[in-house]
Amino acid sequence: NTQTLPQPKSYGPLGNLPLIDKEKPIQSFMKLARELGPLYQFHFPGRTSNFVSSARFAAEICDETRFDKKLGPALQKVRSFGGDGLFTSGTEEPNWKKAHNILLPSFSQQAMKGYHDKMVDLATQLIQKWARLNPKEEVDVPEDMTRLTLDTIGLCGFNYRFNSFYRETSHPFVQKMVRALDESMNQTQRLGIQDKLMVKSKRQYKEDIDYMFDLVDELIKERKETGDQGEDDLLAHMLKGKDPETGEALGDENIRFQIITFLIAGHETTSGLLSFALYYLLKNPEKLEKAYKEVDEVLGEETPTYKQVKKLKYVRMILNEALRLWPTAPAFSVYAKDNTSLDGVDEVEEGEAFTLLIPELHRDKSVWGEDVETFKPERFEDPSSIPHHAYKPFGNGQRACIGQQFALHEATLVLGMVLQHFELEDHSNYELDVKETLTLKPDGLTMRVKSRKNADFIQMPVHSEKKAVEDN
Ligand code: FDE
Repeated sequence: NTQTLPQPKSYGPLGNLPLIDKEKPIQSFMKLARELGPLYQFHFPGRTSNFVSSARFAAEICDETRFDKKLGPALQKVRSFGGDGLFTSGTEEPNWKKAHNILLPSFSQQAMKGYHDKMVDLATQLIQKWARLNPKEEVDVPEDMTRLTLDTIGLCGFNYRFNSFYRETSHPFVQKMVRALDESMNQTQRLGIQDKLMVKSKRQYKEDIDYMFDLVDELIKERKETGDQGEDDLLAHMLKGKDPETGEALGDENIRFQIITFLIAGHETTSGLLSFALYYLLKNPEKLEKAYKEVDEVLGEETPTYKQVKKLKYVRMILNEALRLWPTAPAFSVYAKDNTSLDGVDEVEEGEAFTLLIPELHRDKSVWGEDVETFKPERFEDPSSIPHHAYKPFGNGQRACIGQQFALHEATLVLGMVLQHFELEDHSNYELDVKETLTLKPDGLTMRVKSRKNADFIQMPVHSEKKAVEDN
């Protein structure tokens, strides 16, 4: 049974916890996987999970007939503001299926065409900001990518402009959200008595959550008051949509939770993805050259259309490869629905938990070869050559990321436009330091940019009817 699996050194009532760097838990679990193998058991104070990091075991725990998404302690905490939104609800909760059904069409390829011009609007703001920098000024990559992705989900989702590019520091919503996420993580690492003593953090936590609720409730209220103006965004879909299975619509409280969920899920992960992609391009000049070539051929000097973005195949491969090395949502957990077994493990009891360590899965040498640490977008040339359970940056099955197409369209467009306009310089000879919150980011990554061409051709987004027709 699973108790016979490899386990790290134990420290009495703390179990294996002292082995984990609180600032970098995922990287600590990755290190343990290298010592203990692709399936090992880990004891937290009061609970146990089994860590999976090979394609062979991933295939087993991704079998949805035997395993289902588990809300681990971190997601349980995030429930204080994500409620029964898609990310933080159990599959058996009625609102999960209902919202899943209502929102699927909002993330279809067809829906992406509707978001494209709004995505271009914000990508243009980023390009214009960078184009106006003085030669020696540096770009804080994760910061600007977070501005971009928050504003994009705000505009496409709720027709709300955070206007992050017009602010010196991040929008208060982001500050509060980041602090609340951080406090959620910290709470899971404190022991009961320690946690009770954190009166001040708890008060701050409540204030932060109330701020998020107020902002979002206001958005919902305003939309309801102005009535249907033909908006075609997530909020409109949530207010109007009915679940085809039950005929029911979403309640106001659930809509609030969904909005908060999309704001969180839709921007932290995508900004990390873009930041890692730029990091790898800075460090791999031949790949960067290849990307420039594609961008010049496909986009020329025009503002990208929906169709052109679809043609940026190599840019898309760069993003896939960045997500292989550093999947920005780095782990998810499942539990056994009944007693079962795994290849080589006879007894798995009902309810037992498994956590998939995605960055280690993506370094399984039996699948990816010996050069797993090498950045090689060419691995994704032929998607059918990638074994199904060896690559899970967007999770698994029915609980996989509903925003996948959205994130990839946005990231491809933005990376394409950045390459269209700028030369990139690794002026500080940056050394990778992966920061962990709920997601991963290259901490402190900065670069310098230089316009590739005459800055005059940076146009405002084109919304002409001709373009709309071309795209359909
Ligand atoms: C989801 C998700 C996932 C799964 C998790 C678990 O299982 O727990 C993952 C892995 C992910 N996701 C990832 C990602 C990455 C990126 C870049 C992203 N993602 C992005 C995005 C955007 C948006 C909007 C989103 N995203 C969203 C979302 C949601 C809502 C979810 C939940 C679903 C269900 O139903 O459950 C997710 N996402 Fe993501």
